[in-house]
Amino acid sequence: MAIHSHIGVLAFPFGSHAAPLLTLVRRLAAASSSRDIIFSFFNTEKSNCAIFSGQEFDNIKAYDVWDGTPEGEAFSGSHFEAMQLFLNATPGNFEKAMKEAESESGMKISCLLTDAFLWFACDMAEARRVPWVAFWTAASCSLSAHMYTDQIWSMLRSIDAAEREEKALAFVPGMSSIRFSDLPGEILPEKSESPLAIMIYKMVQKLPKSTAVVLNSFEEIDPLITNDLKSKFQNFLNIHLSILSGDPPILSGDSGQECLSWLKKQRHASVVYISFGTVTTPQPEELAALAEVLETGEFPFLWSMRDNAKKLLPEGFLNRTSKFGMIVSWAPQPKVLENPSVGVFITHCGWNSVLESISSGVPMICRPFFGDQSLNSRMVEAVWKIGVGLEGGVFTKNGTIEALHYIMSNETGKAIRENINKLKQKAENSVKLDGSSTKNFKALLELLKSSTGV
Ligand code: U2F
Repeated sequence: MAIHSHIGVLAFPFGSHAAPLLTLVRRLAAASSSRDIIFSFFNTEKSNCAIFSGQEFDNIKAYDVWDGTPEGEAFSGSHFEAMQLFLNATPGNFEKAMKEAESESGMKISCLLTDAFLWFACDMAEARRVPWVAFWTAASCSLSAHMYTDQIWSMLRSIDAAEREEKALAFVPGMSSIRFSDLPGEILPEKSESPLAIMIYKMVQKLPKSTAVVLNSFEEIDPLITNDLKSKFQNFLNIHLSILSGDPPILSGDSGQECLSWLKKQRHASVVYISFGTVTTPQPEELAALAEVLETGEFPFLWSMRDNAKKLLPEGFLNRTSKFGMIVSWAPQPKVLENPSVGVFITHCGWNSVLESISSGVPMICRPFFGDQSLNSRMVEAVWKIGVGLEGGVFTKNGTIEALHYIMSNETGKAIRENINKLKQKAENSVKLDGSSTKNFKALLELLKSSTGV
């Protein structure tokens, strides 16, 4: 069959935004076995190298776009500065690469599938008269909170600062246990001038015009939020990628086999797995408190920690704990969490980590840092009841011991383990043949196939 759809995929190259988008695209490319769709994947060189890791996939071609660093300069700034430079370079950097892909393939782009942050894709799609499918990389709860930004602002005007701590978002369906203080900072007026907040607010205005909003989750996790968002978008498609694809996320890393072999030797549900995702490193005082608890309690632990953070650990920690602990610069996280020896996940509550923990039935200890993480953490603790937070919100010796004992104990941790296993079952059901994720995936594939770009 001749190729008749050319999908332009536009990635946001920071944090773990691009990796799940590529997982979705790989899955779609594999499912269109008649090879009637091609995907051009537009992303910065650095992010493409990390997520493709030198691999090639049928019907997917990666194109590098300019990251915004002035020519001849080597970038040495922060994560947020890199983001700002990149945003300044959009959409021109994408347009340029898209023209190249069209001329190489001889086919006009027939549909844009983009990170939802890239709101300008709505205008690009309108100008090209093609559908725009937006991929939201976080949870439905944070998407919902952003969609209610205007109402949240008007509510905030009517309450004083002290009330914010505990006041609930009762007017947002499914969020009655969420407090104003749990919301992503970008929603609040104080941060509304930040580049990230401006980008997300523009996205909120454009998303209802998209042909579909897709996210890596499953409908049954939050039926009220799901139904509400279905009423706001033309199509709202929850697709649980981590189970559906079966492929581990392809982010570069090392020590994979070594830590899986180490895990196999540990007792059932005894290991504390620790990771703070792709962006964050806690402050040295917090790392020291966590390290002390692991060391004095002799908790078996596997800690994913970037090499440059190791120097922040207490002196001699690595040697003193080498009999019962392991530190790696990158762990094959989904496989780690699936291992029966893992009893708890200490996490920053990035959405991919929360979803992977649910998919493996591993309870969480939450230490959120920024963005959607506090909201995810509150959902974990107060709504789904599948984990706990830390007293005072940061790692201290006593608070960390308390949280670990709470989860690891047969008695107190029992309800949490039962809850997460029920949620895990719902996630698995969603990817069965007649499950909601499977249906949504098929609907997305049909939508892409019906776009023609001759
Ligand atoms: C941003 O989150 P992060 O990238 O910091 O964190 P996650 O969403 O939890 O994603 C981390 C991914 O990296 C993988 C892990 C997740 O798929 O399995 N990983 C791994 O394989 N090995 C390791 O040693 C460590 C991690 C942002 F900060 C969050 O607030 C957002 O929720 C998130 C999604 O938009 O993006």
